[in-house]
Amino acid sequence: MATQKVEKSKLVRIRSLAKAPMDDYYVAGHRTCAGCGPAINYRLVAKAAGKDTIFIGPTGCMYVANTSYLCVPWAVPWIHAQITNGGGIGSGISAAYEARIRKGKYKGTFPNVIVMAGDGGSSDIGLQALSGAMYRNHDLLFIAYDNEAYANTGIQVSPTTPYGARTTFTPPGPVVPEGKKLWPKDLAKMIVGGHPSVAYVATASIGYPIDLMNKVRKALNIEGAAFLHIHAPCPKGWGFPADKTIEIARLAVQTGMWTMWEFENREYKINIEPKKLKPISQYLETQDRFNHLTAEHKAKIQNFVNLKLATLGIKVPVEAVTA
Ligand SMILES: Cc1ncc(C[n+]2csc(CCOP(=O)(O)OP(=O)(O)O)c2C)c(N)n1
Ligand code: SF4
Ligand SMILES: [Mg+2]
Repeated sequence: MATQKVEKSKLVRIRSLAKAPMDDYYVAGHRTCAGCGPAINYRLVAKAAGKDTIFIGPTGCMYVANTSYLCVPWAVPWIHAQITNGGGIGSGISAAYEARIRKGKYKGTFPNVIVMAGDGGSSDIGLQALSGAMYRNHDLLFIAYDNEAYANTGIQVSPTTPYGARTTFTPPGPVVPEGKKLWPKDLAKMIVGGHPSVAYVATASIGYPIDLMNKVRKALNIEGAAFLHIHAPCPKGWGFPADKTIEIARLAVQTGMWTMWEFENREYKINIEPKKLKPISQYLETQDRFNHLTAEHKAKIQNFVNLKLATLGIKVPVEAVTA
């Protein structure tokens, strides 16, 4: 645990990046769908973290579609965790390095310990282990890559699936015309609100790769637990063409459907404040999962986004409110 201070030299001792490093530690050899947002996320995170990294992969697309017999895309150590316990395995690996260094049994550098969990493996079925790791303040980075569904088992609804999205468990029909009826959990805010030891929490998007990589580096430089919530569109689950992933990721930020902030020194900092927010309907129209929504449903979503932005101090332009 981070409270048991030991001498350790962390690798990254972070410098911020102006462009992506050339070296890759998440390479070819996986079988994710073309245009997979979570795979793009993995590549960016691995670039930013570098070679002295251990990834923990709870079950999900980023485990199952990445691994086949004798073939994996990681050029660094990687270990599978049960979908429920990414935080537990990460805690154990971090604590083991702490103990071995303290006892003089390990002379190397303290590695970057990164849990790469899906939204299911973090906001829902893996929440307890995530919360435990944050509460005990283990020296690790927990990343929730958010494709807004339990994608690997067939695009089932998760707590971060947006209101109104069609999933295989929320099919729109005469009784429930909007599809998903519940509003999404805000996982990053839950980590901030309930885990006072955690020094760094941020949201990021694969649509803004340099911002994402710098947040990874900042988080790895923290002594203790850090958390990143990364938006990662899923072409298969959301119903859009494979070459539109980055465009859709940016549109999420430009419409306020995804917000970008850091929580550091117990204060929020908004990183990307869209100069002129676009109406959320522009984002919804790009994806089949929303193509059943009525104007009334869209107005409800716009109102939800406006309120969410207002709590971050972002003023929503009149054109977006009335669209
Ligand atoms: C205890 C348990 N319940 C259910 C499953 C089945 N399962 C495997 S992957 C998966 C989806 C994971 O969703 P998420 O964490 O969001 O990752 P994604 O597949 O979207 O990348 C589920 C439900 C399991 N492996 N273990
Ligand atoms: S279903 Fe989505 S998250 Fe899974 S491999 Fe395909 S694009 Fe990636
Ligand atoms: Mg998911």
